[in-house]
Amino acid sequence: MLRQTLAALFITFCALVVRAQELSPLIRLNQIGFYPNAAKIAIVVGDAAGEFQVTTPDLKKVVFKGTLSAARQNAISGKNARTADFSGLKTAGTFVVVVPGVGHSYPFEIKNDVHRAVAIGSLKGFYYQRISIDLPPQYAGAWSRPAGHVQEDTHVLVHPSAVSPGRPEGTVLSSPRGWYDAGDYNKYIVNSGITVGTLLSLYEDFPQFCQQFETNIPESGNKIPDLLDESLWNLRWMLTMQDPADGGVYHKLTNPRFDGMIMPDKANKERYVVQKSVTAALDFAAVMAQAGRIFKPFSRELPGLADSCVTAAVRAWEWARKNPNQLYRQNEINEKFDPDVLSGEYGDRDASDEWIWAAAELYVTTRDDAYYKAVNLFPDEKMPLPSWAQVRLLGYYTLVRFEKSLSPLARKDLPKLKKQLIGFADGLILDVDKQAYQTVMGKSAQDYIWGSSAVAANQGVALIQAYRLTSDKKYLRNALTNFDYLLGRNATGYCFVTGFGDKQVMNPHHRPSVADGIEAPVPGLLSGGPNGNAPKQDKCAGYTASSADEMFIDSSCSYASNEIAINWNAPLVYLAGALEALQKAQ
Ligand code: G3I
Ligand code: 9MR
Repeated sequence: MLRQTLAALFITFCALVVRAQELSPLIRLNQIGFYPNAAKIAIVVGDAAGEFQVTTPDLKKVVFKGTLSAARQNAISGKNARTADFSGLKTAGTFVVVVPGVGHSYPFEIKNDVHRAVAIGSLKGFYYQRISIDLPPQYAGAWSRPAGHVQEDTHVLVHPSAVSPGRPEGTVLSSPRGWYDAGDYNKYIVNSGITVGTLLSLYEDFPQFCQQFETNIPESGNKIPDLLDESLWNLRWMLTMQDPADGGVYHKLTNPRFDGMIMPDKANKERYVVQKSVTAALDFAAVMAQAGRIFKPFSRELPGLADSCVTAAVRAWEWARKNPNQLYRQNEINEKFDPDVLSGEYGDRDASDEWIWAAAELYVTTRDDAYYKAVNLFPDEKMPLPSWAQVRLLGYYTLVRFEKSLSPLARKDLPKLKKQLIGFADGLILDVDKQAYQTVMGKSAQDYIWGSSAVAANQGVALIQAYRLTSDKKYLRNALTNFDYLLGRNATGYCFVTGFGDKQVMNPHHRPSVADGIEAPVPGLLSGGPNGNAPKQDKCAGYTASSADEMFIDSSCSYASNEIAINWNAPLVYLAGALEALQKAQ
């Protein structure tokens, strides 16, 4: 009897040891790593309790021991999770978290500059989206490909919705360059606006970091930081979208219908510029005004560019003043004109935030109080998280960024504005310690919309802004929780940046990644992430999740949960860059 019991115990013990040596999908953490002095957390889903260890990847050497926290229930899925906090481990190296009876985590690194590769990779992601230029192996590696839309974008038709006296229907325009918006091959001014604005803000907030932020692009080595060179690729396209006759800006340049899953150089359908819109004009005005002040010091390398940007911004603003009601309504356009346009709408119904952003940027660049007075910059006390349809805070970030050089008119509003931005950040970090995943992202199921990864990234950017205003490290710590979320500490277990992490997104809805015949997707691109409504929106088969935070499939048909987009990548670049720049403070 005793022998049998001992044998049974021995078998159980062995089983436990073996299980402990297996990779467990239940342990979720940032799959890239941690700064030596920063917080380090893994989440253990399920009912395991008690001790955990951090060991070398061969599991032989224990370098840290701790106890799992009490269970916390995930408010969205109802699942229990515990926290393994190993912030006390500050030694550089590669390690895994081991939870007896559960298994071990993916390996991660502890070191300085641990997120530099993600920062570089996510900015490089924009290079892969470039239009009108070959991507040779020297810069694009395995994802080298011929230029797309070389002919198409130099022979663009004016859609009947966009005709003007000087540009009647059928007029042919040249509007090359820019980045593909997302998994599709169209170019949309509204989405370009927030994207470039966010990238340029990283430069304005962390200029020194951006000097050494090199991505191995054709322009690397010139006197302009790569972040600015990359942004210029899209800015130059944006400039061509302005009608020189009246300053209006076409809403988008697009094929009437989305292409199939083909490579860019094989996508040869006719393209159109479609109706001018007030949202396009104002986003354009904002970003051109910002570019105007940023490129001013580069007048030797880029003669005339800064002034052209400011002139373009002012003209777009003036067009918007004359056409404040010209919103982009695709259904109405399709009722009136042919061919019907069925690509992305970016159809915002409220331009009040675009007015705020444009006014703030034009005011800061030109120092002309008239812009500050032209719109109600503070219509209410709301602090809405930035997205393509909501750019109010981009204007506010700019006002506080330039606080010291503002005119008295604006300076009087600044104390209140700063308080509100800090209040917004305080709301974001409230109760994060009660969350199952200990992240700012996901306190509410509302966070899991189409492009939820950008919700996480933009929350992170807002917290970086609060840190810059207060120097209070709690904002920085919380910004990092969302970066950890994007890199694996989330309810899906995926690292959402292609080419990074161990549980990788392999099948994004991204035409080049699907069509290039290479198994690995184009790297450095941020997957949209879980979206509670995705099954209804893309009707892709394969969703099995029952909660919004898990509603994600790594399938290329899932454009509502697994597309990539430039306006999602930009706050990722910002967050990764800012965290790297501020790593010593963490
Ligand atoms: O914001 C509301 C939210 O308040 C509400 O609770 C929720 C409930 O459904 O909906 C939210 O709105 C959603 C919105 O995305 C959130 O940003 C809409 O339902 C959803 O339809 C909308 O999706 C947009 C999608 O195009 C479809 O139009 C995405 O924002 C937008 O990023 C995406 O952009 C596409 C372009 O059109 C084409 N190129 C690819 C790009 C990325 O997928
Ligand atoms: O590829 C398109 C993607 O970029 C958009 O975000 C998405 C929603 O507008 O639409 C995708 O295109 C799909 C189209 O809407 C319906 N037919 C299938 C297309 C994907 O192959």
